[in-house]
Amino acid sequence: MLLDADVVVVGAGMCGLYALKVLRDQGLRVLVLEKGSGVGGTWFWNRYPGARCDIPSMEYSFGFDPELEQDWEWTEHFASQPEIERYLNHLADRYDLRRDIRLSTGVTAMTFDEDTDTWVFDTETGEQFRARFAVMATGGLSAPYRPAWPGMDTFAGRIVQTSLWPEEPVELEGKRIGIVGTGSSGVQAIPELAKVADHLTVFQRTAAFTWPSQNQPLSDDAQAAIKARYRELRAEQYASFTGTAGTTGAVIFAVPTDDRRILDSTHEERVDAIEEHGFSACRIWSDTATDLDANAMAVELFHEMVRRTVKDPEVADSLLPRGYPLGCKRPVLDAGYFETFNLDHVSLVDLRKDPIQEVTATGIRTEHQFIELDVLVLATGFDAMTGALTRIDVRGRDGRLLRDDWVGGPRTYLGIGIVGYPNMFVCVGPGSPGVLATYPTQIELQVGWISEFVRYLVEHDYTRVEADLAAQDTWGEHVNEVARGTMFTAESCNSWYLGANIEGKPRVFLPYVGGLPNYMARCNEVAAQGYEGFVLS
Ligand code: N01
Repeated sequence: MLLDADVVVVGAGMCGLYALKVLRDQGLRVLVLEKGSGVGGTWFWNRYPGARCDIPSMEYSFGFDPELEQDWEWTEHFASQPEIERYLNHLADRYDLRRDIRLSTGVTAMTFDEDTDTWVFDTETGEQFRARFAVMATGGLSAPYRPAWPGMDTFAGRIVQTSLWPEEPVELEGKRIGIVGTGSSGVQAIPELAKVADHLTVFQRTAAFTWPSQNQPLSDDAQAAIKARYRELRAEQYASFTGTAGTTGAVIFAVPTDDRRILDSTHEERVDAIEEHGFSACRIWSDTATDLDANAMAVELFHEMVRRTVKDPEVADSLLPRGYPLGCKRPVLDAGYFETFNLDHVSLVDLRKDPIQEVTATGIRTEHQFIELDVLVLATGFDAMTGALTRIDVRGRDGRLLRDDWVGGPRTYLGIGIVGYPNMFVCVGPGSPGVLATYPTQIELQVGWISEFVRYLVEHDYTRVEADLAAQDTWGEHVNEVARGTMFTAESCNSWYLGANIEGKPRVFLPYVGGLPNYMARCNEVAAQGYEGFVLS
């Protein structure tokens, strides 16, 4: 039987690029199939104005090659999308990865051939590929969600989605722009769109907790100081809960170190906290992550900062995040977000009070008004962590379909293996830290683990590996157990971590919240026990 590769990696984002490098270094034949016309994954698709990472760039980068670390120059504390896309392209060139990457070759279906223990990949180009192993580097936030309001097809202007932003420039200068969505993408795009729009209308359903990023150019001295201790820094990252060592000046990363409880605080202490920490005053207390009353008090401090920043009291009131606890959703970092609402040509439509009814040829009609638009920007998020996998027809053993198997929520062993889907490894999947830990750091560890597993299988002549049902169930229970009692799973929390943004998606907490070191310790234990919980044949 002719194989096109030993391993097919689906996706050429950070995970796919690294998987290609390490698996090829092991002497395996690797083929990467990528939907986009360029490499970079998230950093290829999300090229909207203002797109920027919110992890310090010196940390949001790979540590496997000390020479690469020393050679690459970052220009800002938090790198912009173009800079990260350049970095990932540099990796593709530096390690000669492109010769094994097929661009514009999205995988539409995958079928496990039980007679030969191989996977067959169908692609949108009509080509078919066969390999022994599949590595799903499909990303955690890569399946865009697009709402469907009545009349959307009739809009005569341009509709652009932040997560599918075109490579050619979008005409925005002097336009009447509307943007729907105030998560990380919307909050980043809004101040930038305001700089060029004739008028910007922000359609907001849920107000965001967002903090000033305090981004700034990275001085040569600061960069040299970090480069001088890069090994130490990486060790700190690998040992950190979120894969982040905190090389930034942003107060948001200052985790409370003492036992400062907001429930025991005086009014004066809370006022002092606002004076000293501004928007981050709500983040310095030790009891807000576990106590809803403490959390509500902290939210008050955030509200106070919004009221102080936004001049129009009615607009400020609409911008106050309400109805869900602080820390239940992914924190957002911004650059002048709230201040943008003080500009005369920026207006806010509070969709809770004035919902969208329809899109027409010339704009958006809400219950109480009609807003004329030339451009409509959708910053409406993703079918997170599972969408990229369930949108592919993944057919495993006995003809089962992954989309059907996961109808009640995803089930994985260590986020990597799935019962019924032999020889398939998921990268940063549901049940792994995934979106909760810095990607390059986590990818090095997790893909490193997967590649060692593949080495073991090849060396021992195993042709089939599959997660065991009991092991998968036990892991699933553990993932749920550690999330229980945290703000992530509070009853009032409706986040994409829980799939709550997608109609019909079961409410299941998707990532593993036990921290990267605990996760890797368990993975390494499994490996040390001869890959306990996997059935090898
Ligand atoms: O998506 P989101 P995102 N009508 O789901 C609204 C990462 N990221 O792309 O909350 C009206 O957070 C929705 O409203 P609601 C990061 O992990 C990182 O912004 O559902 N509104 C919400 O306001 C982040 O968490 C970076 O009520 C609708 C928004 O759209 C993740 O990606 C930058 C609607 C979606 O927010 C996702 O962020 C960007 C509807 N029908 C992204 N449907 C950085 O590193 C949805 N919304 C900085």
